[in-house]
Amino acid sequence: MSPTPTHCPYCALQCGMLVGPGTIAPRDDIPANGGGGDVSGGGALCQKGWTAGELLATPDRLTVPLMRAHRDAPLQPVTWDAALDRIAGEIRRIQRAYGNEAVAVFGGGGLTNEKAYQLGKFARVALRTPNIDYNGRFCMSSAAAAQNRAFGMDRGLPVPITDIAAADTILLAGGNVAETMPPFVRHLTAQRERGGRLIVIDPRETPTARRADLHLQVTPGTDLALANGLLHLAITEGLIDKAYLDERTTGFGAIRTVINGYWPERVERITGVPVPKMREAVRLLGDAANALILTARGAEQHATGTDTVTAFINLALALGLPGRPGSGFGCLTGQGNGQGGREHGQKADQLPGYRKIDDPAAREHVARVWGIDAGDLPGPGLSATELLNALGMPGGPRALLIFGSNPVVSAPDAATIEERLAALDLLVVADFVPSETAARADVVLPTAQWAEETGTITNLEGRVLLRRAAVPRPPQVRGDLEILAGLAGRLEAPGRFSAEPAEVFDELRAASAGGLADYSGITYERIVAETGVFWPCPGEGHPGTPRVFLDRFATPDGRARVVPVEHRGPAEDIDADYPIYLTTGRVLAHYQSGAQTRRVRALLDASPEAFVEIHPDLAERLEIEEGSDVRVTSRRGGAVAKARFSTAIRHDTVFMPFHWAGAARANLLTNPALDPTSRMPEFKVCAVRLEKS
Ligand SMILES: Nc1nc2c(c(=O)[nH]1)N[C@H]1C(S)=C(S)[C@@H](COP(=O)(O)OP(=O)(O)OC[C@H]3O[C@@H](n4cnc5c(=O)[nH]c(N)nc54)[C@H](O)[C@@H]3O)O[C@H]1N2
Ligand SMILES: Nc1nc2c(c(=O)[nH]1)N[C@H]1C(S)=C(S)[C@@H](COP(=O)(O)OP(=O)(O)OC[C@H]3O[C@@H](n4cnc5c(=O)[nH]c(N)nc54)[C@H](O)[C@@H]3O)O[C@H]1N2
Ligand code: SF4
Ligand SMILES: [Mo]
Repeated sequence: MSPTPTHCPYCALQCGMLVGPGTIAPRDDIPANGGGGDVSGGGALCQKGWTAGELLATPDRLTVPLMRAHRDAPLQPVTWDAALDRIAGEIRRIQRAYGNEAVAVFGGGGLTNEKAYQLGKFARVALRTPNIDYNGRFCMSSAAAAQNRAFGMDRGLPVPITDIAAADTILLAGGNVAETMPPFVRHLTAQRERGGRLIVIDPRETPTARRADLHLQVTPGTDLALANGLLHLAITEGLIDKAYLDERTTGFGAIRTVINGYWPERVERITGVPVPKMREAVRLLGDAANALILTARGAEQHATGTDTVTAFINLALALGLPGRPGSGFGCLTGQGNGQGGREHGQKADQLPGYRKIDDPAAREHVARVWGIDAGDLPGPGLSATELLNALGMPGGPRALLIFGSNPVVSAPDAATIEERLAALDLLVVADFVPSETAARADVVLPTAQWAEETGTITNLEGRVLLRRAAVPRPPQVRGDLEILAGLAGRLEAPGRFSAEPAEVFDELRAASAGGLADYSGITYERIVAETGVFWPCPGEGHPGTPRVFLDRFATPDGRARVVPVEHRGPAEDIDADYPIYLTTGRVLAHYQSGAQTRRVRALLDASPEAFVEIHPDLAERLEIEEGSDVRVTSRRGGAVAKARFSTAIRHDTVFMPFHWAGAARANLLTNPALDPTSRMPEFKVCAVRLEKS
C-alpha cells in the first residue's frame, strides 16, 4: 500500500506528511515546511512530527466508551448506546431543570474545520445553548481581536509563508519558532541568505533570538510600551510613510499625542531595552523595502494583549507595510487548525464564515443553511475562562462537553478550574487518550486520531489543506462527527448532522458563503490539485487569496484603523512578597498540555520533566542549586519543578513550560486576569516567589 499524503496532527505549520501503517515521511510539495521549491532540500518535520505515529498505538489509547455510575465510582467500559443515552438523558434533565444554557461545550483549535463547524452547530441547534467556546481563546484571541479592529478581518499571516524569505527585515515579537515550528526556521535561513535581517523581542535569549541580528530582551508584559517607543522613534527619525497613511488608513493624527509620551529613555525604563537597540530596530525596519512585523503568544497572552498587538499594527501601518506585497503585519497562529478553528462557529460570539452571532443578517443566513428560524439561534455566550469559572456556580452551566482540550493542565489558575469541573452534574470528554481532564469525566468517548480520519485544516498562512485517513482506526472508536450525529439524533435536533466529513464541508461552504472567511469556492478536489487554497475563496472559479488587503482593507471604508493605545503593565506586578516575574511557554519536544507528547517515548526521553529556567545569579541569591527542586509560589498556589540554570534569561524573570501535569503544572500559578476585549488570560506574566523545596 503506498503511503497517503496528509498533514501533521500538531502545530499550525501543518507540515505535509506521507503516512502509511508504521511509516511517516515529510512531503516535499508543501511550502510551509520548506517543500515546493521555495527553500532548498524539500520538506522537513520536527521531532514531534516524525514521532506522531507512535500515539496511534499508545498502550493506554482509549478504545471503548467509559462511564462512572456516580462521582466516586471508577470509570468502567460501556457500550456506545449506554454512553450516548446517558449523556442525552442527563442533558434533557439538566435543561428541563435549569434551562438550555446550563449545558456548555468546549472545543479546540486542533479540531478540523468540519468538526469545529459541526460543534458550533450542535451547540446552537441541538443544545440551543449560547455557551460554547474553545481553547483558541487562550491562544489567538488577542491577535484576532486586534486584527479585526484594525483591518476588519483576521487572517493570521496576510501573505504566503514563502514571502518570509523575501523580506528585508522581520520583527518577531514573542515567538520562539526555532522550538515551536522548527521547519519555519528554513524560511528565516533563506531570508538571511538573501541578506535579510531578523529582530526578536523576547525576555529570554531563545534559540530563535540567538539567530537574530538584534535581540530586544524586554521585561515581560511591556511590549506595548516598546512598540509605542519604536513608533515614537520612527516618527522623530522621519521614517513614516505619510502618503500611505493618507491613502490607506484613518486615525493616525489622533495617535500622535499618545506616542509623544513614549520617548526613548522612558521606554527604556519601562521595558529594559537600551535606547541604542531601539534605534537600531527602527532603522532596520525603516530602511527595508519589504518588512514583516509578526507577533506570537509572548506578546499576545497578556491582559493587555489586544492593545499590545494593536501597538505593533500601528507601527506596521506607520511604516506603510500592510497590504503591500511581501510586507505586512501578521500573527503566527499556533494550533493545527488554530486559524480555521476560529472561523466556523465554535467561538462564543461567532457563526460560520467568521460571522458575528449578534449580526441579524449573519443569523438569517446561517439559520437558513441550518433549516431553523433565526429567532431560535442563541446569542453570544461566555468566553473560555469565564465559562470554565462559571461551571457549577449558581446560574452557571451544570454540564460540559469537551472536544479537543485538556484544561486541567492548560487553563489559567488550573486548581480553580479543577474545582469547577468537580462541581458539575455531568462532564463528558471526547479524546483518544485518558488526558488529565478525561480522567475526571463522568463519560469518556474514544475518538479517532488524525491519521484515521479525513477533514480540512487551515494553516497559519490561511491556506486550507486536506488531511486524509491513512490507517484504519481501532474497531470501536468513533470520529467526533459520528459522536455529534449520535447525540443530535438522540436529542431530536432539527436539520442534518452528517458524520461524513465531505458532506459537512459542503454545508460549511454554504454557511460561510458571503462571510469574511468565505470557503464557498473550496473543494477537496481543488485542495489536492492546488496544494491548498487560500481563503477568502468566494467561488469555484475564484483563485483564492494568497495575499490579502492589496487594494483595500476589510473595513467599511476600506481603510485600516490606527487606534491609540497606552501601556498599562502586567495585571499583577512584582512586589516584596512576590518579587520575581514568571513567564510560561513551550519546549520543542512537547505539545500543549502534553496529553499527546508525554505518551511518546522519544519525546519523553528528549524532555522528561518540567523545569524552572532561572538565571544563575538569581539562583545564587536564593541559594537554589542547579537540578534541585524549586517551589514556585504565586497568589494562586504553588508548583514544584527542577531548577535549570540559564544565562539566557533576565535576572528578574523565571520561565516554566506548561506541558506537565500534577505538582509541576505551570498553570497552578498563572493569573486568570483577562484582556477586556479578547478575554485572553495573562499566561505570560505573573508575580512569584521562589524557594528551595
Ligand atoms: N514544541 C511546541 N510547538 C508548538 C506548541 C507546543 O505546545 N509545543 N504549541 C503550538 C501553539 S498552540 C502555539 S500558540 C504556538 C506558540 O508559539 P510561540 O508563541 O513561539 O511559543 P511560546 O513558547 O508560548 O512563547 C514564545 C516566547 O514568548 C516569550 N515571552 C514570554 N513573555 C513575553 C513577553 O512579555 N513579551 C515577549 N515579547 N515575549 C515573551 C517566551 O520567552 C517564549 O520564548 O506554538 C505552536 N507550536
Ligand atoms: N501557562 C500557559 N498555559 C497555556 C499556554 C501558555 O503559553 N502558557 N498556551 C495556551 C495555548 S496557546 C493553547 S492553544 C492551549 C492549549 O491547551 P489544550 O487546549 O489543553 O490543548 P491540547 O493539549 O492540545 O489538548 C488537546 C486535547 O484534545 C485531544 N485531541 C486532539 N485532537 C482531537 C480531536 O480531533 N478530537 C478530540 N475529541 N480530541 C482531540 C488531545 O489528545 C488532548 O487531550 O494552552 C494554553 N495554556
Ligand atoms: S513543525 Fe508543527 S506541523 Fe511541522 S512537524 Fe513539527 S509539530 Fe508537526
Ligand atoms: Mo496556542
